[in-house]
Amino acid sequence: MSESKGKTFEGGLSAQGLRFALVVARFNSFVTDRLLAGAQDAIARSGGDLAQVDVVRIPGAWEFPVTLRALAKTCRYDAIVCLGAVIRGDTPHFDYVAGNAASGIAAVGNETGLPIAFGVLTTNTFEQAIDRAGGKAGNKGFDAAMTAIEMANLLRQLATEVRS
Ligand code: INI
Repeated sequence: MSESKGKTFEGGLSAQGLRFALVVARFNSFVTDRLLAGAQDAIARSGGDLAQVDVVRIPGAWEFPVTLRALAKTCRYDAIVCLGAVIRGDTPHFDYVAGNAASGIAAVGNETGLPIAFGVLTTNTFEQAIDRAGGKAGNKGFDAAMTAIEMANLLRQLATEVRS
């Protein structure tokens, strides 16, 4: 049995007073529009003000990293949510697009310290993507927005409450 004498920090799930950017890829928009609706639903249900939530549309998942870097520089947002769908085709193209998106998104988050939630589907089929965009496997846009809310609250808490 371990007994901790330290504090526990955990981000809350209220979006009140938080500002978000939702970056949405137009490629596979049938899927990404549903991810966007899920993310907006999560923020609204969590007490957020959708007037404080900017939507940034980009051509495809390849464009996430450069867009995120520009948004991070504005210092306007508490967190950003990436919403995209990269679906495997017959060529290796998928690997380049999905790989650059994933590693680039992670790099911007790590470099800037801004919470960036990964709501980018990488699937073998269109059906798998639909299942995860409001179908039988839930809505990963909703889930990513909830993660963004929690992380924005956690980082605020750590910045204000942790004393050495
Ligand atoms: N972009 C996606 O978001 N999803 C995909 O499945 C996809 N495929 O398969 O090609 C895709 N390609 C476009 C890419 O993201 C760029 O927008 C394009 O290469 C221009 O830079």
